[in-house]
Amino acid sequence: MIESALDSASKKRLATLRPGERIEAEFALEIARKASAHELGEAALRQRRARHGDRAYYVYNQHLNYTNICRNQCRFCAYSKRIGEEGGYTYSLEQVRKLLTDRMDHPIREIHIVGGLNPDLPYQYYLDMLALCKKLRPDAVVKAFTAVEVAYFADTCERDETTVLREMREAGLDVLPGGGAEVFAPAMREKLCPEKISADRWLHIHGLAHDMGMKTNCTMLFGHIESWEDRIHHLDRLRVLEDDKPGFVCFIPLAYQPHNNALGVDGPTGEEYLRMIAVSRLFLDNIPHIKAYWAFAGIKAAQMALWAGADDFDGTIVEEKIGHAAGADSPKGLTIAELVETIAATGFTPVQRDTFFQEL
Ligand code: V47
Ligand code: SF4
Repeated sequence: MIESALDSASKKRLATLRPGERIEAEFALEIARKASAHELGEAALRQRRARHGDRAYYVYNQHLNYTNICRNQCRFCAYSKRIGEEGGYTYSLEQVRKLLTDRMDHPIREIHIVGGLNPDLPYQYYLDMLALCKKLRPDAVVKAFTAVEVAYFADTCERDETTVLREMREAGLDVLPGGGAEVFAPAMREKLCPEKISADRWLHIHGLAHDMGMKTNCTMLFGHIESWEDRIHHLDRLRVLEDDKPGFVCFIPLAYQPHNNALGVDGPTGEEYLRMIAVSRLFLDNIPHIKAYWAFAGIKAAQMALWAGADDFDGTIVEEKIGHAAGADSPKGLTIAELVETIAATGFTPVQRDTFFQEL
C-alpha cells in the first residue's frame, strides 16, 4: 500500500507516540493494515532511536545444528529428514568438537545450538554437548535448544521441564533461543505444524526459564498463510508473558523461506518484511530488541530493517542451514569484517554485543 488509509486521528496518534508508549492490539491491527509503509517505518524508527540511538548491534557467533533428523514434519520445514532418509545427519560429539576447534582463532562470543527431535539421541548427549561447548569456549554464551526440544527431552526422558532446564543449565546452558514459536493461533498451528507443541506449552516453557532467571529470545515465522490478526495475536501473547514473567531479550520476525517444503506458498515481499519489523517494534514495548535476521531476510532487506525499527543485525553465524535448506539466497555466514561493513553501510553505528546485549 503506497497511500495511507488511516483516518486523521489514527494518523496523528501514530505520528506522536511517546517513547515506549503502549498501543492496543486493535490499534496495532489498524496501523498494520492501513498505514503506509513510510508512516509505519517512521514511527518505529523513532521508537528504535529513543531506545538505542544510532547503535546497530551484532554478535560474533557460530550456529551448530547437531541433527536434521526429526520426528515432526512441519509443513514449512525443508531442513528435517526422517530416520533413514537420504541426507539425514547427526553429529557425534567428536564432530561437534571439530566444528568448534576449527574456529578457535575466532573470538566467538555465542554458540547457537538447535536441532531436530531425533529419537536415537540419549539425554546424556545433550548434556555432554553443552559441557563440551563450555569447556572449549568458556568465553562464549551457550544459547541452546528451543522450547520444542526442551519439551521433547522432558517427554522422552521422564523428567519435568524444570528439571530439564536445571540439568541443562548445570551442564552449560545459558539462554534459550526463540525458535519453534511459529504462529501461536491454533488454526494456523494445526495447518503449519500439527505435531509441534502447543502455543501454551511453548509460552509455559519460556515462562519457566524466566522464573529461573534464564533469559530467552522469541520468534514468529511470518509471510506465508497467516493473517495480520494472527500476527498481532502472536505478538500479544509474547507481550502478555513478558509483563507476567519478564525475560525476553530479543524478538526475531523470521521471514518464511518458500522452497523445498510442503507449504507451497510464496514468502514475504520486502515491503511486508519492513511492515512486520515496524509493527513488532511499535507493539512489543516491553521487549528491548528487534532482530533483523539477515540470513532469512536477505542482506539488503535486513539493512533497510534497521531504518524501520530493528536494532540488531545478528551475527557471523558461520553456517546457516535451516533457511538455506528452504532456498534462502543470502550467504551462509559472514566474516566479522563483512558484517561490520554491511551495518556501517546503512549509516548506523555497528556495536559488538554479547547475547545479553552487553556492549563488548
Ligand atoms: O524454529 C523453519 C524457522 C527457526 C523455515 O533465538 C523457517 O536468537 C523460515 O529460531 N522459513 C530457527 N523459517 C531459526 C531461529 C532463530 C534464528 C536466529 C536467531 C534466533 C535466536 C533464532 O526457523 C525454526 C522455525 O521457526 N524455520 N523452516 C522456513 N522455511
Ligand atoms: Fe522438526 Fe523443527 Fe523442522 Fe519442525 S521445524 S520439522 S520441529 S526441525
